[in-house]
Amino acid sequence: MDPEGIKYFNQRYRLFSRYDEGIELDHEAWYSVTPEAIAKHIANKTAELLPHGAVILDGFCGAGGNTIQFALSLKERQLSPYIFAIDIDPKKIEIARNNARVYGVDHLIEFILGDYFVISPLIHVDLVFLSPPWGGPGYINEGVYDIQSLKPLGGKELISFTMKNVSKNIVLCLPRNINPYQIVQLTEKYERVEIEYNCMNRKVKTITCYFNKMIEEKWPIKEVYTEEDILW
Ligand code: MGP
Ligand code: SAH
Repeated sequence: MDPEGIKYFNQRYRLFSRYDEGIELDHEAWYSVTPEAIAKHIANKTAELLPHGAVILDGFCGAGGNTIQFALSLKERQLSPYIFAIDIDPKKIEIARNNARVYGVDHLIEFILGDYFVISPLIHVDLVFLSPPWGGPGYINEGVYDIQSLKPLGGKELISFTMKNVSKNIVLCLPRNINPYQIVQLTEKYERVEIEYNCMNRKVKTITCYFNKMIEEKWPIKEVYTEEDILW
C-alpha cells in the first residue's frame, strides 16, 4: 500500500466504526468517504428539520458514508423516510449497498446507478445532500480551494442546477480550504446559508453548508458579514 493509502487505512474505524464487519471501499472511496462521526452529526442535525415521510436524495453517494447515517438517524426517530442514493459509478453502488447492509439499513434506501444531473429532477425531495468529487486528494495543494474545481460541474453550476430543478433545501460538503465568501456567493437574494466547520481531534476535516430550510434556527442572526470580514 502506498503511504497515502496507509494514511486512509489507519483511519478506517473513523470512516466506518463497523469496518471489520464487511465494509467495502474502492480507491476513490477511501479518500472521499465522510467520517462516520461527521456523517452522523449532519444526519442528526437535519433529521430535526424534516417532516414524517421525508424524501432525501444523496446525489453523489459514493461508499454510502452519508446515506447510511441518514437512514439510521431517520429510522431512530421513526420518521419513515424515503431515501434515494445516486452514483454514476456501478462499483460505488455495489459497495454502498453492501455497506448499508452491514449497518442493517439497505432495505430503507433506493440505490440508483446514474448521473445526478439526469436523475435528480425526476424526484420530488425535501432535502438534497451533495458531496461531489473535489478533484482527488490533491485538493489541499490548491492553497485556497476554488469552488469551481468541484467535479463534474463547478459549485455555481451545481447549486444553481439543484435550486432550479431539485430543491433549495441543500446540504453541501466542501473542502476545508475553501474561501467561505465563495459559498455565500452561491445564494440568491433572500436565500441563506449556514457554514459549519467539522472538526475531529481538534482539526478541521470538512466544511458543511446548510441552505435555506436546512439552517438550524436556534442561533439568532446577530450580524451581517461583508466580504472583507470573512476573507482570509
Ligand atoms: P483529506 O484531506 O484527504 O484527509 O480528506 P485527511 O485525513 O484530513 O488528510 P491530512 O493529511 O490533512 O491529515 C478529509 C476528508 O475530506 C475525507 O475524510 C473526506 O470526508 C473528505 N473528502 C476528501 N476528498 C478528496 C473528497 C472528495 O473528493 N469528495 C468528497 N465528497 N469528500 C472528500
Ligand atoms: N459522501 C460519500 C462520498 C462521495 S464521493 C461517502 O461518504 O461515501 C463522490 C462520488 O460522486 C463518487 O463516488 C463518484 O463516483 C460520484 N459521482 C461523480 N460524478 C457523478 C455524477 N454526475 N452523478 C452521480 N455521482 C457522481
